[in-house]
Amino acid sequence: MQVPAGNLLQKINYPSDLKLLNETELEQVCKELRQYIIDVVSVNGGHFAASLGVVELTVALQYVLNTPYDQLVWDVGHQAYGHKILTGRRDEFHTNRIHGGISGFPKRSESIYDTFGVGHSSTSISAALGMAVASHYKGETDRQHVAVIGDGSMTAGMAFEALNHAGIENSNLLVILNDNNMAIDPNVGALKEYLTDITTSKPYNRFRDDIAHVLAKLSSIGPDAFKVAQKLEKSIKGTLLKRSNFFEALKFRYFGPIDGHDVNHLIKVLKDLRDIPGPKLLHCITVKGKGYALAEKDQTKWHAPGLFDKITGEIKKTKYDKPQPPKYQDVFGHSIIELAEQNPKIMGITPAMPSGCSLNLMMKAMSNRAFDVGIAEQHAVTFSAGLATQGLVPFCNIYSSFMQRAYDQVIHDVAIQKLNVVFCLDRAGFAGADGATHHGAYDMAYMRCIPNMVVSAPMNEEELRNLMFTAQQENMGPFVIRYPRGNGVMVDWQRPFKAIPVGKGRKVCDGDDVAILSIGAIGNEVIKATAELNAEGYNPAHYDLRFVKPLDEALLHDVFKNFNKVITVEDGCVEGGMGSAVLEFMADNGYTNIQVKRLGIPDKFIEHGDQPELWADCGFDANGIARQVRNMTEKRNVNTIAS
Ligand SMILES: Cc1ncc(C[n+]2csc(CCOP(=O)(O)OP(=O)(O)O)c2C)c(N)n1
Repeated sequence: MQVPAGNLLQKINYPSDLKLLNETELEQVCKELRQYIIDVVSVNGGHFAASLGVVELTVALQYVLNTPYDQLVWDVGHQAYGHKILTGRRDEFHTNRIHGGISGFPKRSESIYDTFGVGHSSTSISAALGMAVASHYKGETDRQHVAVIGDGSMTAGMAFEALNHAGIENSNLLVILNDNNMAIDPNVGALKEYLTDITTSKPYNRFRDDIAHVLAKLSSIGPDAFKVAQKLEKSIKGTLLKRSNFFEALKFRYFGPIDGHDVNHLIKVLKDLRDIPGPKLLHCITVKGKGYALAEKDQTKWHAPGLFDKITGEIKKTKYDKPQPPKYQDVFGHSIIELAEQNPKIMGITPAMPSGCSLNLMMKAMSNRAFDVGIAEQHAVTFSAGLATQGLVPFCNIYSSFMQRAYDQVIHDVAIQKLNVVFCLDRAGFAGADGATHHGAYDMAYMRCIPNMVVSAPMNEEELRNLMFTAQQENMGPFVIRYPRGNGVMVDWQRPFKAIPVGKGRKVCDGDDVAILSIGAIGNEVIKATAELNAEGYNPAHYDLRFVKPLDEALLHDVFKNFNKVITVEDGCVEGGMGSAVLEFMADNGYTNIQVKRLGIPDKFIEHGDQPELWADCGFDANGIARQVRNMTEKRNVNTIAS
């Protein structure tokens, strides 16, 4: 739904229009930009609180920088709605994250103002440094390169790796640390405490605002004056800050902390920093959700609240008269507590997604046994490996697409040592509106090729519980359980735990035209397709493999001995996934003359949309599966189908 923009915002199509305004008008621009984000996100959904928190920063950056020549890189990109609106996408913003609409994250193919595609965190400093070094190499010494990174994203190893490198490159790089003390949940770790220390250092803060200004002035006089000022600056910072400055130790020039909501002051500081050479870090203090009281108060809830009434703040939830199946993440969250009550060895680990994966329930119930380790997937895996060496059973819950970060740790630290780490991969399959960066498309392919690994996917809530129960038994070794975003299919899901034999699939229904092999929750689309097909006179059999590694060889022999038409269905990439595993089994066992069709995510990046829209686009929703069966088999008289 299109909503009107305020009087000034209406006139800003590009940053060049913003630059025509007087500095005195910028507070009004911020007000209108904030209101526009509230108006559109309340009726369209999407990330909310993070963009509200950087409104002033966004306006100030576009006012001072010469984008797109100057390179502005947003970390994660969930806070870049203001950036999108000011850079040519105001009138398309109502299509944000909707199937066929603009992306919820910066994307190079969408705009020249989007300098780097994002979605996963902590890449901005590396990317901006790469750009800065390229500019230096090309002699473009006037070009600015700015990375805007949140304090949450600063906790990741990649951010530290980039700072470490940037400190010794004499390139034109400004890192803006957007410090709101939050990730999605409250930020964690020692760095957060360090940042709070600096922010509250009174003697230093009295002095801090003038540093950038004096340095900028002296650098314009000449290199000697600048060097003297630098020395002075160092000794003052050293005396006034309680500890030595972390960023300065990495050879960054540190400025701030400054108020990230004072647009005019931000402009003054950014102009000064433009004139100071070398790597610089500006520490901005902002409030996540700024300007929308409820979001300021409950920042986690308003990170991405869904649709809401912007006046009352009521978050719109579909109302049902009957109880509904739970979200898979909540089945995980409750079941791990139940299991941990029975098994004292169980621990829970999440890299910065406690409310996203529902480990927050265990963190509350058993605070000494559940850890949010920050946005640190690699560390989460190796930390889990360390716990496992001591006989504990860590459940390391990581979204499927974020697990891509920790691949070497999975192989080197867990699988080779055959450690009993349970990887719960939430958001496996299509993630929905977050799009290509977030789809959990590859885990079956990248996990099933690792020796010692068990790779499983439950078709419903009960199976998820049983797989969790199975995985925590003695000497199971590394064990993957992948499950999707969203709700399951069972209202009555809290059933007693039962062990599932590893590598054992199951027959869901008999048939004789064609065998459909599925894995995971997408099997429920097969059930719908089968019901539709039976009514039309087709009779497919359906098997749920449950494990893509080890495969249920007995089940597959049975299938290939009885069927010469097979369809595989997976909510994962077709290349290298479950269907590929089945083809390998056929080749290895000499099954020929069998027609196999693999349905799943094709070999291209799929954009955003609702899960059912994307399944349909890729031909593996119930309709697509039914269509495939019709193409491959002959319709028979309904009455001839055995009941
Ligand atoms: C590698 C990776 N892990 C997890 C996430 C999920 N995630 C999205 S935003 C976010 C919090 C980011 O915090 P911060 O950088 O401080 O930004 P803020 O939302 O506070 O503005 C997280 C954990 C992600 N995008 N990428």
